[in-house]
Amino acid sequence: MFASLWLVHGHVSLCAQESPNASCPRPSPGAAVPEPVDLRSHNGILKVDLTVRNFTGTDGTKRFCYFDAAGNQSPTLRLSPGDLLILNLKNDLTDAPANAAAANNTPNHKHAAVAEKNSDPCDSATMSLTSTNLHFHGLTVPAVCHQDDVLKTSIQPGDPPFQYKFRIPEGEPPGLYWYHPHIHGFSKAQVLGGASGAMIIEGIERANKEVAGLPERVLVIRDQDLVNPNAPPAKSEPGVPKFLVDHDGDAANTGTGFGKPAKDLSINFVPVPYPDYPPAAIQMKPQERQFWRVLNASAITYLNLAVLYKRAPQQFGIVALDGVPINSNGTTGDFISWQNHIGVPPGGRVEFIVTGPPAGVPGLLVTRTVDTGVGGENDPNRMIATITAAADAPEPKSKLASSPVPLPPPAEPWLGNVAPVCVRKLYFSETLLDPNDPNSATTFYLTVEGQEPKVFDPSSGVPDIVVKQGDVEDWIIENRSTELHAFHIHQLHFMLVAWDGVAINEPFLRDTINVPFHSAADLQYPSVRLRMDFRDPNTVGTFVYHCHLLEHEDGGMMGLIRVEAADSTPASEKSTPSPGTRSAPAHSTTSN
Ligand SMILES: [Cu+2]
Repeated sequence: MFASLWLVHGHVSLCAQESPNASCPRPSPGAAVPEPVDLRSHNGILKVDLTVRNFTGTDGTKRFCYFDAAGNQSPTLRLSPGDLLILNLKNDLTDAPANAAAANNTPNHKHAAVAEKNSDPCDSATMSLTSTNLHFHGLTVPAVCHQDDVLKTSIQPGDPPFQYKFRIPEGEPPGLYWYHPHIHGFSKAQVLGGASGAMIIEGIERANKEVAGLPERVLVIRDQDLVNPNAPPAKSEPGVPKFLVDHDGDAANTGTGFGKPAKDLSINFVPVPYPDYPPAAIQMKPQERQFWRVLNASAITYLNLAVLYKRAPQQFGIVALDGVPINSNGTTGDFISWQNHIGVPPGGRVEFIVTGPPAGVPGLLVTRTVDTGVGGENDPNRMIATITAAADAPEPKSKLASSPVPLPPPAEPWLGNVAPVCVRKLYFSETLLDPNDPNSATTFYLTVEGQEPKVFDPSSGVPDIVVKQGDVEDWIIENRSTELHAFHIHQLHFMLVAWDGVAINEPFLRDTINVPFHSAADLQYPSVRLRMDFRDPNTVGTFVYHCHLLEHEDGGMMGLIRVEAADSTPASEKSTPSPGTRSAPAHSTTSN
């Protein structure tokens, strides 16, 4: 009953004491997977009012949620290249999130948080659990205030609504992007609580006509603290030796595929809690082809997605990764990569064609275990949703255009055909406060080789790397720790060109990539080599690269890069408006 209320609460008035806006309501385990509400641009403009709130459930779960003006949670923002986004963000966070009744008795907490605010949200030094801002993950928009700056932009409770306003670049690839808070030191708490939403740049059927006319489904997989942290594993599971705790205080990798996970998962907010993982429910018409757009909005959990029918892995057709169609290199036609599983790191996206099961055949969406290393979290095998064939299954609300006009060819040569002007090496590393105590506090670093490892300092302002707009560079990212890290850089995409020193042929782009962990037996540190694309004028500015496991990012595993304008004027000395968009003619992306 609760689940059905959640599905329709944007259209009915709720008289219950727990108003949806106060409590960040969530569906019950086992509920049908609801679709996020779509907010679409009209006449080239999408205007959205979002409020971020937090709430502690009676089960102790700490929730953070975005509501639009109609009360919809985490709406999907849909825009086309060239469209203008105007997003007003209101911060209603409190530092004593409690249930609605208790909150009424604790006005002083909110007051205390308000008192901290002192200045311009564009130049705020306040970064606290009740501060917030937005990062538009994957978009090549300028890293300036009111657009995609996360270094200084910080909105406090009590501030008036803060306006984000920018144009989607004309050349932005069509695909799945997302929005989430990026307050240094507090990203994990807010994202783990559910503060995230999908963003779709329309037109993927223009890039690959194999998806034209398909019904599309947006699936946001989030993680959250365990609802039943003290429960023993299900009896059906093989026993695992014992539960250890990793460097971050999460359930450590058992290396078996079983045992207590570090975090619970949810799919479009339907929780799938440990230990029994009651799956959420997806219905499809028998053998219907659909286009699934899956976002791993987890704070720390790796996914390894598979679709099983009668327990047998099925092929699904990957069309895009990290918001970019995999045929964007211009040479592979309507290429689709058919796989029976796909790893998705925190922050990553995968978009694929799936064919529904025949009538009477039970289907499952699962994540297979991910070996995160001896220092990593436990990401065991678990169910996410059942897939049931039903002739009367409701159609997804959205369908891709059936007669699309093909996208124009890209303005720039394919990244894989551009020679890098230089090679840099960076490395992930960790140190223990007490080297003799594996459970002592860990410090996290992301260091440019040759520099001294240091924890990211948001007040420093001194870039670790300076590059020139127009250039293409190769970055080798090494992992000198015993757990996985997910490398992400703002404002641009890159191409994987080598894995552990061996050239590989992956002619497509990503913005987040897994970097394999180090084992004692390795002769060299594991690494990825990435071709980094600084050609777009929108990359001019100062922004960050970091591990997308948010407890690592919050702990300092982040670095600062300055992209200087091609005319050699240091970007820091240039004033807004922004340097324009990816393709000529440039739109002016005004800030206010
Ligand atoms: Cu990490």
